[in-house]
Amino acid sequence: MAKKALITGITGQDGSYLTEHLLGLGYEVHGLVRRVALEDPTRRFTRLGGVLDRVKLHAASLESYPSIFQVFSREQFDECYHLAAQSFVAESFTDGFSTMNTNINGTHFVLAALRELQPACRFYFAGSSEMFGKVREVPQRETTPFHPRSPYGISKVAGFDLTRNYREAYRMYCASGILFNHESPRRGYEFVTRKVTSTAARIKLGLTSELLLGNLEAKRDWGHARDYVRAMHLMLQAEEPDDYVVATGETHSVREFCELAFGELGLDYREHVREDERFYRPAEVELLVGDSAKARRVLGWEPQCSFDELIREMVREDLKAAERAAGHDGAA
Ligand code: NAP
Ligand code: F7E
Repeated sequence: MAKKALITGITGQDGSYLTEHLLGLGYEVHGLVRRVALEDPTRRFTRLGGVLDRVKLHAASLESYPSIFQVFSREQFDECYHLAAQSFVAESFTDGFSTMNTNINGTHFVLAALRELQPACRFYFAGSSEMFGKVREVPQRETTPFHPRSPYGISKVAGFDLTRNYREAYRMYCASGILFNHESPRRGYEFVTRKVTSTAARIKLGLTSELLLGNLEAKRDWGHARDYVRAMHLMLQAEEPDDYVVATGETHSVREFCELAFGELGLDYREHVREDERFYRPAEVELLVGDSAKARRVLGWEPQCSFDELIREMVREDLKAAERAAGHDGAA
């Protein structure tokens, strides 16, 4: 019989790639989505594109335990991937309260409902390299102490601790992925990679001339989301639940990302990028680079997409999108 998985955050970048991956493996995929006042499926479900008619959606709010309880009362799942979160670090400085509320209580509600109704369902928590924050060692691994630098990072440490506590206290199968930054053409436009590739494409077409960024020297370990959702699935197939770092092991600065992305379009980023202090963060995470030796050894996971390929794909897709929006025929 087909395995049944529930994905919270199914409309996001990772939720969409994970849906495609699980459907490809023969899973029956369900998604938890929040109700919005003016639903426009062509916009909100764009990332689910061609697979929307193959998933079953359940309306529930991460702010409401009863709504989550109801979903688990209606259907039994083999696996639950808890991806829904306020995931933008900068926004967490603006409104730390709602970030904490969604990310901490939302995780607690899902865990508590599972414990009550389906304790055998395997649970995945979307932990983050932001938990390492002001890093205590380089590269960061599962044993590196956490020192989060934002309300978002703090909320993910709390979610990680809750997940481990349910595993230890109630013997539930609860695993956390400590995922480093992963990107794709489906990344939200406010994250730095997509902001760079989408604006560079518009500059190429003469639709704008300038890109305002914050700290160009911050360094990140950037991989492709399609590779990272494979790791999430593998984590829930292991005999014992555990926590895993998922990363490429390479780090690059925002400046390098700009150089390559603009270069892909035959442009010099120095002529277009300007630093603007509005995009600096009150406390920055300067350097992230992960050691995913454990995931590679135990799960047999490894990334397939290189940094250069990632940038090339994002630039190519954003150029196509900008051409469509501008009504070009692709000859720019
Ligand atoms: P994303 O694109 O921002 O997607 C977030 C998802 O969460 C969306 O489906 C969104 O639904 C949903 N969501 C947000 N607030 C919600 C709420 N109050 N109630 C219900 N749903 C809510 O994030 P992502 O990049 O796919 O990341 C997935 C998860 O991995 C997140 O937990 C993120 O924090 C974590 N993570 C991401 C990275 C990364 O580099 N991408 C790295 C480490 C960890 P709507 O469509 O309704 O907004
Ligand atoms: O910033 C710098 C910024 O917003 C990356 C989330 O998926 O990954 C993501 O968090 C770096 C930071 O991602 C701009 O200061 C410079 O140093 O793309 P980002 P993030 O904060 O690393 C982690 C692993 C997650 O878990 C999160 O959910 O780029 N930066 N100038 C800028 N960043 C943005 N957004 N915009 C700028 O203009």
